[in-house]
Amino acid sequence: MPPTTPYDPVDQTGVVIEGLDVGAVVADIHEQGYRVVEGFLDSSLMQTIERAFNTEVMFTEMRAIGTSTGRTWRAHNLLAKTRAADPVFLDPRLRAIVDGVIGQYSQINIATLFNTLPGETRQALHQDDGLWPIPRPHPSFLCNVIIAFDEFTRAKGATHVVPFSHTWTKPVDQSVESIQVELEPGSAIFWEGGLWHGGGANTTATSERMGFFISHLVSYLRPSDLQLVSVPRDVVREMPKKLQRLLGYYPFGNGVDGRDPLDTLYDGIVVHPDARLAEHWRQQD
Ligand SMILES: O=C(O)CCC(=O)C(=O)O
Ligand SMILES: [Fe+2]
Repeated sequence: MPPTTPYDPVDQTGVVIEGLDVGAVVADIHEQGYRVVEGFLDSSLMQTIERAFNTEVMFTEMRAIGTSTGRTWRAHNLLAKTRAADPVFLDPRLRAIVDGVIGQYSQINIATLFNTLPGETRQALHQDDGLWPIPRPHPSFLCNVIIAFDEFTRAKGATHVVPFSHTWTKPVDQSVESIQVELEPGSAIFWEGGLWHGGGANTTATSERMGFFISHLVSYLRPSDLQLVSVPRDVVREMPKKLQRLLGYYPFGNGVDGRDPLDTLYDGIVVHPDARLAEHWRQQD
């Protein structure tokens, strides 16, 4: 057995949080590459978040970026735009699942609303961790989730997944067999970054398929959506410490002039060199 490092996935065997057997969820994600958690968001939090998405984010921000069809609308960079979803990022069940899949030092890679509109075609099967040119097989470094805000039916384009494909080292043929994972509003599908998957076609005439997508990446890789740049520092300053860490304010290497990057939010970047020198990175939460 190789020695363990602080970056290894956390063993969540037997861990139950708020009635959810996190150990079993994590084991399924490691084994089959994905796992549905039913009733992940309760309806009152979902309503609060939906209201905020509709007022603060969606009407001004939803647009077709990142797709060629123009029939999937997305609102990116949610952490800069609303505080309503903060409880989701800090949810102890979500945190424990991510810790179990990619380790306790993770950062938010992407936080986006996906609205798949009628007429959208099927997305190509892909691996979300393909953005990082790391040879396979490799340890899990990306853990993603979509929380359904509308019903995810096959007709509306429920996500296609190829079970167990997260450990495959060769690209799949696009005609490989996949299953569509249907979700009730409030339910979530978690997957490991190597899983071959893709959004389905929305063949309905009028039904939208709104999902809340959160991607987590190990803290030592460069995220797809640069949270450190994307969320203004005065917004970050008001956040709970754990969320600040999750935006990438992690101690690493030389930190910022020997200091914890978090302290620079309050002290400024260039200060007297003795200011709040980080004692030891490992003691950081
Ligand atoms: O919308 C979906 O179901 C999946 C979308 C997706 O996988 C992506 O955009 O990377
Ligand atoms: Fe994807």
